Amino acid sequence: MYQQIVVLTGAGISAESGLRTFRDQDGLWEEHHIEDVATPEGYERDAELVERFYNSRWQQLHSGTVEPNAAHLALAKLEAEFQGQLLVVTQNIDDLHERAGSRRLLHMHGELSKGRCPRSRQTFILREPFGADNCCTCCIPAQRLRPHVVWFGEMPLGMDRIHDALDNCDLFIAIGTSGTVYPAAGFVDTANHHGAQTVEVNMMAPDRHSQFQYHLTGKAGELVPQLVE
Ligand code: BJW
Repeated sequence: MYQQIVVLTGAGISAESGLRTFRDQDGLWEEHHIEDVATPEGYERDAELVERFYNSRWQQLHSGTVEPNAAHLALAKLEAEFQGQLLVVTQNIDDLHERAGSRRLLHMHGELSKGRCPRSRQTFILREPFGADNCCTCCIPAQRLRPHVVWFGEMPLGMDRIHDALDNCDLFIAIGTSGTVYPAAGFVDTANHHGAQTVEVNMMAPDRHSQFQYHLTGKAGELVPQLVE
């Protein structure tokens, strides 16, 4: 019955895989100042501090202890079996959707496993954590790679493709995101505006300002497999 589905995921979908969210209790922002580690100005002030922040997350993701959970796997299965078009737009920089098997996937806030040349914007897969040794091969002199992530004040990636998909979707599902960061927080309005059904899956019950038509309150790893069945 649905032809086009857009799924927006946030840190909450990876929480059951052992990755910390940002704004929950014990979230990353309890230990780190946003302006120090998630802004271009913070990176300019102290690149090593920002690299340490991303390196500790890189190490965890590559430690062999982090796996996609039932929610990631259910979305990949849905993509494989769904007759229409499904696009997963993730705000997460981990690669758990890819590991689960999702293929039509867009990382709007970048990817932890990549570094980017600040001059040419070309990206490179990082086989080791960040440091002075990670330089580009596209420029002379070679440039030190910066994390391929989108910080506050920077333009998220793939916005044309995302808006195209939102304008044409008949179902929009947001999973494990607090809806505090724009432009992702505004996607539900766009989907509603175009007549899509809108569903939220979150551990927390919605507040009274929620723009979603339907809410499923509980863990993504339990609810998403049920939802896609
Ligand atoms: C579970 C669960 C379980 C837990 N199961 N659920 C004033 C007004 C409006 C906007 C602005 C403003 N001033 C500035 C802005 C713009 C700014 C912004 O939005 N600021 C707000 C804070 C106000 N945005 C930007 O600057 C963005 N760029 C931009 O807007 O460019 C201009 C533009 C405009 C229009 C079109 C196009 C462009 C860039 C934002 C960059 C965000 N970067 C970060 C860090 C980098 C990546 C990284 O280090 O990983 O991205 S911040 C951080 O927040 C990260 C995340 O992707 C992002 C969203 O967080 P998320 O995923 O929602 O996580 P949490 O922790 O907030 O929530 C987790 C949720 O899961 C909770 O709800 C839990 O309940 C739930 N949960 N366990 C189900 N098991």
